[in-house]
Parts: sequence; structure tokens; C-alpha cells
Amino acid sequence: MRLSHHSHQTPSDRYLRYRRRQKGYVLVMFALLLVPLLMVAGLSVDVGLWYNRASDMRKAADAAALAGVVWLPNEGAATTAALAAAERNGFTNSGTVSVNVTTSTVSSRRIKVTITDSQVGSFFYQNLGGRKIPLTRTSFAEYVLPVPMGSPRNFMGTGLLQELAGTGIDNEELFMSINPYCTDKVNGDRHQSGYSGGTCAGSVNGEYRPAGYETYIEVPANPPASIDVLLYDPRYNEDEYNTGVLLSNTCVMTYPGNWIEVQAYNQPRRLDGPAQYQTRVGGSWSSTTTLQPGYYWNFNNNVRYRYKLGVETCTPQYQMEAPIDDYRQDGEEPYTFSLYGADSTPLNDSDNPLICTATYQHDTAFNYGPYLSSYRWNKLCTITNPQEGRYILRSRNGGAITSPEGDGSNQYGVVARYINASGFGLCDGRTDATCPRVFGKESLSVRAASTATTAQFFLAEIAPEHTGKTLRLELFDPGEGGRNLRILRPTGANTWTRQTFSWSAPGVGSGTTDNLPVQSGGSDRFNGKLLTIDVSLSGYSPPSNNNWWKIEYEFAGGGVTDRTTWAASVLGDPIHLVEEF
Ligand SMILES: [Ca+2]
Ligand SMILES: [Ca+2]
Ligand SMILES: [Ca+2]
Ligand SMILES: [Ca+2]
Repeated sequence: MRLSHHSHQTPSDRYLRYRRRQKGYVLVMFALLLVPLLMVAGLSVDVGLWYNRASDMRKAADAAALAGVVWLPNEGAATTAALAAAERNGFTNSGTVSVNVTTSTVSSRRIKVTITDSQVGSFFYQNLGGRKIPLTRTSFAEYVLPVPMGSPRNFMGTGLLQELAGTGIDNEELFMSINPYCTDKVNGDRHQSGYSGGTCAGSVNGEYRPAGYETYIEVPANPPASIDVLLYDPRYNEDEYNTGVLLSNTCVMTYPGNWIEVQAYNQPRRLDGPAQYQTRVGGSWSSTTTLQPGYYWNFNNNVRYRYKLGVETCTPQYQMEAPIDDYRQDGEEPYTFSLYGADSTPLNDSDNPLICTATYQHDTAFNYGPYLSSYRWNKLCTITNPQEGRYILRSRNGGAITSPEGDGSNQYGVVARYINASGFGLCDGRTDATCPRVFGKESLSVRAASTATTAQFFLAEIAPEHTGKTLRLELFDPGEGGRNLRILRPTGANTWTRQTFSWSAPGVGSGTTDNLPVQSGGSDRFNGKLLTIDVSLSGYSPPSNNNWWKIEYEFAGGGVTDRTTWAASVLGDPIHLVEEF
């Protein structure tokens, strides 16, 4: 009996035959698909290569944009720095690669870097008839500068001098100010008080800054001349200074000239200069009096006079110039002012070269005035051949306990004046592009002093590129003796309006308002306290000719006075990549 072939097959045999058929099929299919498979594999390698190349280009463009943007608005320097950064990351303008740097028309602080490689290579695609492909990557970066504070002009802290000097500029009614090291922090100096809780007593002030406060002198492009850096009363001294407005001149004159005797009665004489004058009494001449120049109608033969011929020695009498410093206790603290140059690392303020430094003792002589109706001026130094960029003025107290321990506040001011300027050489950066602006860098220690019941002070410059962000103000120890505090935003060249803000102060409270009372139950709410104010800049669009915000104090009566430290910042990274512009 012949069994069918199939009847002898086991399941295992069938499987093996099936596998043989399949193996052949796979081999055929593999052969058929080999070329497309290789193409796909090759393409995926190419895509990987292109991806890596694009990623490298992106990183280089980002790095170049970030490196270049800090140099704006100096486009030449920005381009140089951006190209150097691109080169460090492997991309230079050569062969098929181009690196292109342009600036924004929207903001002077934005940059665009485009890196293009027109011939990105291929391993497989090209061999199969494809071409090399072009790749382009673009990065945008923005540099948000520290918020300028305190002044839009080339001076800050001149207090009450402007109107005295007849400049036509309203008094600032604001002095820059640094308290002696031992003055209790509760008196308003956030970063130069050594202690909190007493006169060099209590706890160490953890916010003390050994370098002091920083003021920028911002030199514009193509400055027309060297710049004198002038300090108004930098020394700490409560003495009146006995110069100022000339009241009279008491002169001692030497008279070697001959006496002229009058020979007749009622002889008119014209005296062309001061003259000594005597009358005859009996056989001798009387004591001497002085006659001023002018007509004398009734000389007679009992008088004689003579003109001076020698040098006139005069003792001028001046109006005493009132001090601007405040004392509770005389500590004769020295104060040091140091000026650092603009340099090639604008992001790093710690490496700028020292140009000049001076330490003022309580009795250091003034050496520059009269200027702006005051003799209380010292010239720190002259910036010769100034460069575009920000110079840094650091000012600080002695930084050590004095004996006796100084307790008060040292008021001062700063002017940056072109040496060839006419008149007082004052200017406003809002209307004068050549004005070397003087302003506080992020933090400003001041003494407000106004005779008005309500007074406004320049607080901070908030440029339009901050739109959509949050302005943070920190006011330390604001408003003792006052009634209300307000923040004003610009609405025109010389107009402002109240801004609603949210506020908080530890141990005091928080809220939202456009008019913040600084008193509560007869006591000062913010004495020794840090008041933090946040302002939404959503939709912020300042007038083109005025980006300056103000702070307004309303006092119940008398003048506005406040020793305080302000800070302003826009929340967010100072330098960052942006989507586009
Ligand atoms: Ca206080
Ligand atoms: Ca630097
Ligand atoms: Ca002073
Ligand atoms: Ca205060």
C-alpha cells in the first residue's frame, strides 16, 4: 500500500518546505529592494548630516547674535564681535558659507545673524543624481540694558542750583547721597550703611556694597570734545563755605601819590578813582577818609585829596553758601570717587580700566568753582578722547568705623560737561543726541529736598522694547513725613500721568493702587522697610521723545524731604534670543 506522499508528511516537514519557499522569496525580494533600501538608508544618513549641519549653524548664529548685540548701537563693533563668535563656532565668510549681520529697524538693541551654507554635502543622495542642498539658519538677539535712573540729562544731584544759576532748567530738588558707614540703615541708605539697628550697632547690613554706588556716564557716538567730570560738594562737611555771591569789597589802598590842596571855596572836583581826603584843623590835617569816584561840588581851601597809585589790596566779603550735608554726629568720614573707562567688555563692569580716583576728606578744598552759582565743586578729572560707551563712576563712604562715628548723609552731585561747551554746558539726552548722559545704574541713593508740598523726581527710563514685561521698583525707606506716593508714566515730552501698580512690603501689607499712602495711624509705614512695586508694561508705548518715569511725593505740609534708595529693573534676562524683529 502506497501511502500518499502527503500522508507521510509530518507538520514539521511542511514547515521546513514552507521555510525553503519563503527563503527564496525573501532572497528575491531582498535583491529587488536592495537599491531602494540603500537609497533610504543613505538618505537617512544624509538627513542626519544635514540636521547636524543645521544644528551647528543654529548654535553658531545664536552665539554670534548674543556676542554681537551687546555692542549695539555701535554696528561696526557688533558685526566684528558677531563674526568672531561665528568663527569660533566654525563658520566664516568663505567658500560656500556666508555669515550676515544686520541690525533691527525696530530697536537699536536688536541684532540678526544669518548663516548660510549654499552647498551642504551628501554621501548618497548626491551619488544618485541629487545635488548638494543649501541650508540657512537665522538668530535674533536683544540686549536689555540696566534701567537708567535719576536723570535724563548730563547732570544729576545738583539739588537747588539750577534756578540759582539761571539755567532755565527747573531745580532737580534731588541730591545724590551716601550716608556715613555708621549711619543706621533705617535712615535710608540701603547699600552703604554698615549696620542696621543703631549707629554702628545692631546687625551687619547684609546689603552693604563695598564698591558703593555706580553712576554711568554714557558717551554718545562721535563726542565733540573731552569731558570734565565735576563733583558738586563731594566731601562730607556741614560747614558753610564762605564763598559765593560777592557782597562787598573792603579794599586797603596804598597812596604814594601827592596831595592836591584845594585853593578856593566851592571848587568842584571830579574824582576819577577812590581818593584819600583830609581837612585842615588848625595847623594840621585831620584823619583820613576815603572818597569814592564821582563829582564833588563844594571843596574848599581847607581840604586836600590824593589818588592811590599803588596796588589795591581788597578783602572781599561773600555771602555764606549754605551746606547741603546733614549731620546728627560728626564723623569726618572720607569719601572716594573712582572713574572707570568704557571698555571692550560692556557686559562686565568689573574689568573696566581705572581712569582716576580721588578721596575727599571733610576739609579737602574745592578746586573748580564758581559753577552753577556754587563754589562747592571739585573736578574729578577730564575724560580725554572719550569713547562711545558707558563710563562708570563708583562712589562710596570710608567703609570703616570712624571715631567719632559719623551719622548723617553726604549729599553730592555729578556733571559731565564737554570742555568746549558754552555757558554751563548742560544738556538733555531726550532732545540732544550728543549729550553725555549721567544716570544711576539700577540703583540710586538720593536725598529729595523740595520746598513744594508735592514734588516729582525723575525715577527711571523705560524704553519701548520693555513692552509686555514687568517693571519692578524697589524703594527703600521711602516717604517719612509724607502723605502719598505715586508712580507716573510719560504721556508726552513733558507730561506724565498716574500709573496703577501693585505693591508689597514685608510686615506692612500689599495692594494695588495709583496713590499709595505712606502714613498709617500717624506713623511712617515704610520707615526702614523695602517697598516693592510691580508695574505691568503690557501694551506700554511711551512717547518717542520721553521714556522717563517719575516718582511723585505728596506731603501734608512744608517741603518734600526724603533720604532713600531707589532701584529699578525690568524682569527678565538682560541678553536673550528673540523670535524675530
Ligand atoms: Ca527712615
Ligand atoms: Ca567691561
Ligand atoms: Ca557733600
Ligand atoms: Ca527715608
